[in-house]
Amino acid sequence: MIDIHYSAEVRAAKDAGQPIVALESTIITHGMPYPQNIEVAAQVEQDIRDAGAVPATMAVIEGKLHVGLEPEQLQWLGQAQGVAKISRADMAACMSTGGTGATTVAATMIAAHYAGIEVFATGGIGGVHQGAETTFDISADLHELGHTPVTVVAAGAKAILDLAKTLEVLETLGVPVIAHGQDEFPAFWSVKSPFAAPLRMDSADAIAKAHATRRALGLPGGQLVANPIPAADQIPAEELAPIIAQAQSDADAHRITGKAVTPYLLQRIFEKTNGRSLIANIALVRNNARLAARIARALVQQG
Ligand code: PSU
Ligand code: MN
Repeated sequence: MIDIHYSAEVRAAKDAGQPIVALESTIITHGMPYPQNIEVAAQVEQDIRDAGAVPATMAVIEGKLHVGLEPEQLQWLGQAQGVAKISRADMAACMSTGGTGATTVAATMIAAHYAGIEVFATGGIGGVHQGAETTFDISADLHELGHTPVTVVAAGAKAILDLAKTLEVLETLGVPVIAHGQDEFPAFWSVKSPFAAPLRMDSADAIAKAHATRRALGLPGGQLVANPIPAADQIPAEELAPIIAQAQSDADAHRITGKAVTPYLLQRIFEKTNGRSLIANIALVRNNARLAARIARALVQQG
């Protein structure tokens, strides 16, 4: 038995059967610069409350799995040095050795499922990196979506990835990829990518029903809800393309590999867009949090 530490708010919501939305913490520790990371983390939690659900930010602190962080823990995590980035491969080791780590999409899904939470909001999932045919850099997030029954709301996959290959792998793993309110798969900072999403749904209710139907069928694995960034906040794909290409070639030149790739690329793009990428990132995460709250509410209402 794992000794889970619930925040007071999540514990009360569980007892009352209220809708809960899981949130990851790698976006706080490795995805956004301080101090915006802390402001965004608190804001996204509030967005979920305002939409009628309860936020559960996940992290491992000194070996203990936390489902929901108290406000001061969230503040602390956003400034702490040397916090690990934990995915499926390192989660148990981090806990068993008393370590402290922020959860990626994969680790957050594991924690959410363990705690009985079925809906999770993030920015963008990890995926197949450009050049994966030589580096084999494919995020464990994709496999987790194939294994663990949590609906993940993201703004598609980050445009730093190879979106065509990411969609192919998701199909291979049997993951429903559902675009919300449009036909195209969104590209994180941009509303649209050149790729059609395999599925489209236009309401939280429909997405919740699809989730419940998979559960009734006993299917392992989750759904990816691809929710486009609000149009007013997007950075057009053609504007971003040369910046992403430059960031990728910088990463190659500096031989950045493994877990360091995604944080490095996000930081370079932040610098090269003079912070605009972060403003868009914040807008899309908040938009995903609001949709996830509606899906979680629909799931509770449907019973
Ligand atoms: N979404 C964001 N910013 C992030 C991430 C997602 O808007 O920093 C993180 C997530 O935690 C995701 C991770 O799981 O990046 C993917 O890392 P990798 O490519 O190493 O699997
Ligand atoms: Mn990787």
